[in-house]
Amino acid sequence: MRKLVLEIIAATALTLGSILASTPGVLANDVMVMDAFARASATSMAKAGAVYMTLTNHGATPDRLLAASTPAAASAEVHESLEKDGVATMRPIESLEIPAGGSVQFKPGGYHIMLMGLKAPLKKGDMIMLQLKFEHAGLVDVMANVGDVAEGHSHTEGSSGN
Ligand SMILES: [Cu+2]
Repeated sequence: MRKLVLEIIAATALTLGSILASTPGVLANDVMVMDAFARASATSMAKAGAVYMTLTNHGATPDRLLAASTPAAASAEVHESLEKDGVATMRPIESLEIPAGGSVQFKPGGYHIMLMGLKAPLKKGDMIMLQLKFEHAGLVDVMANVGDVAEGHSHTEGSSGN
């Protein structure tokens, strides 16, 4: 028994060793994603949704969020919500800088990951998988909890079917 345990430990150490050895100079996990959540769809006809989170860059160089994708929707884009003359609008963002040592918060009325062509309405309590692509950190997998339905006007533009 004891020998088996030792063998397992040795095998684990070997695996960890090879993972560490293959890590390039810049750690891929410089960018941390926290508190990812989505709004539940208001109706069963909803085709759009939004994911919010906080991105923190622990690295010494700025990074950029370039793209997002999810199996839950046909496409996902980085969007910014703006209020212009009292009207809520939003626009896609080519790339979003996460400053070195800084963080960017995605929240209702601000940055969000826009999900378009939802394969199924988002239900409270569900988890959706999201993959973010960063210039330096590469691909980062995110799990977002689906929370309550959005209230009021926070995210209605471009999804009048909601
Ligand atoms: Cu949007």
